[in-house]
Amino acid sequence: MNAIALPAIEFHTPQLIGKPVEKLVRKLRDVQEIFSNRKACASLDPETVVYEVESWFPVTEDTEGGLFTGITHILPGQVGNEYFMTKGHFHQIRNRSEYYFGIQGTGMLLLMDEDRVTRAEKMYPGSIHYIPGHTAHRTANTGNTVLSFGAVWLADAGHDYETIRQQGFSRILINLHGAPALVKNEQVPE
Ligand code: S6P
Ligand code: ZN
Repeated sequence: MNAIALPAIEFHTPQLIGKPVEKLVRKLRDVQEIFSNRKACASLDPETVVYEVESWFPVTEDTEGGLFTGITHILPGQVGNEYFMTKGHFHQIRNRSEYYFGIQGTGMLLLMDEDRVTRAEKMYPGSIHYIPGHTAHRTANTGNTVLSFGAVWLADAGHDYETIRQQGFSRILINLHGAPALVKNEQVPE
């Protein structure tokens, strides 16, 4: 008779549980350069947690056809009028797509194509987001509670943070009179 086992990892809203879940914590000091208002950033505690990522890598990174999964939790908060958000990235292999799905809280997914055209999709519990290849993606928490969302991406996708570090997104998401607004990023070329 074949053995029947529990899965290695379980999904308990809103966390990945089990071994070997890998946890990454991004504090303000790690991501300060992503925010437009450096002065506002400097006035906040650099030890403030901005977001955490729990990931499961069941295969190695070079496995063509393999899949990874993870949950990101973005804390509520702002740097100046800009919401707490992730660094954002293109995939190293540009054509690699990804799924995001909202679990708790509310936010926005920023999607920027290679022509630097940026759009945003609302995230909420139950929302599903298809991130096409060749598209940089960044998420922001626009609510007063933790935003948690799941992700599934191809194991060999890789992450290109450098392009975003150098060129930024063409639009930033700010709190304008109490509501999220996608506005031109004045610090980068169009
Ligand atoms: C991986 C996927 C997510 C992000 C996470 C943090 O491809 O898109 O797991 O890694 O949301 O964002 P970032 O931009 O700091 O990696
Ligand atoms: Zn990604």
